Amino acid sequence: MYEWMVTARYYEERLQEEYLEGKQPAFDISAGPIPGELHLAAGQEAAAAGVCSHLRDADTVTAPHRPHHVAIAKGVDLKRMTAEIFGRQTGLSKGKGGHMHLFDPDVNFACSGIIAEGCPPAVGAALAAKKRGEDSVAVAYLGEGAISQGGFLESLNLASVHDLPVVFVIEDNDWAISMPKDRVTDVENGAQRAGGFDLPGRRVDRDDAVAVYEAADEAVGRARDGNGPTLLEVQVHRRMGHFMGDAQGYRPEADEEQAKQRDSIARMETTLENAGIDESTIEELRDRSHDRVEEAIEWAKDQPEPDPDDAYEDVFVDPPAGWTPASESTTAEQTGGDD
Ligand SMILES: Cc1ncc(C[n+]2csc(CCOP(=O)(O)OP(=O)(O)O)c2C)c(N)n1
Ligand SMILES: [Mg+2]
Repeated sequence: MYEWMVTARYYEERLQEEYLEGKQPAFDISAGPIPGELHLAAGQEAAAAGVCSHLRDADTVTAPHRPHHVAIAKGVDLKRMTAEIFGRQTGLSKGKGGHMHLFDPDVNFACSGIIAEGCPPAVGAALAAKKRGEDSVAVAYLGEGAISQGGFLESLNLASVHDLPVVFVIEDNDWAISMPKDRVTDVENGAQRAGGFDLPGRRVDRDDAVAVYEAADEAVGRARDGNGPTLLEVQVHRRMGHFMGDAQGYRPEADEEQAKQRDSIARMETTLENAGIDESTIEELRDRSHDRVEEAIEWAKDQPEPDPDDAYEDVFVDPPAGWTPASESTTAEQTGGDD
């Protein structure tokens, strides 16, 4: 878990540097090697590592617009993910998706810039697993700012009524862009949403990877054993702005300072030291993570840019063999076929 967390943190520190290249002095969002928005998840690593430790490649994970820590913990190919973020041809989606639309079918990972969008597909994956008699599970990550979205609430209902193997994980970082959570909902915490749908809801109120691991052990185990869904909420901390370039004028300085002090990585290091892991082993894990990140970034920057003509490819699904547009086809009755 520590290795994933350190990889995610260092990865984002490096992306931050790469992202800023060429964007100054007036912040030009389209300039530099990483054009477009970039939402960093530094301070949220425990929520990814603690849950994804329990998952296999066959399990599905959906994440929102702040996805890197979760993608890393789910085992998404770091080189192709980085190439995607840099908009290169060999990226996971040929450079067309960017950092908010990473998709890796090898480990069943997807994310989206649309808030709570990942909940219905996770429920679909869980329904598919149940119908096929497989013991795989699905996990949908969302921010606390998404807990009133219809897609999330309808997903809770369907998951509960069909007893589906899905775990919803709310990452509560206190903010939805500039909106503090207590201005948009009256519930004390997001896990309370579970009550209205008759499924277990649990909150881990500190961003401690071990505490998350224990809560997720129960939730994922419950799903895998065919005992239905769980809603988990984890308190995390947004160490940075909502996205790169966010001046955070709305945020009290003390809040930002507190977020930096409550560092799940420092906490994990103390946990490891208390468990008798020596400093050199911790350093080794850290070095290995850094090397992996540098290698991925170097590889990605060497990859070719997509051909502009490729923009028209993969936009529509190729129709199945034998399919003809409705306007040209005769009816099923005339052909005797079943369409
Ligand atoms: C359906 C939808 N509405 C609005 C937005 C614009 N938007 C992007 S991020 C965001 C806030 C999300 O807050 P939260 O869910 O707490 O996630 P966090 O950014 O804190 O990780 C909003 C409203 C969106 N992407 N999708
Ligand atoms: Mg939030």
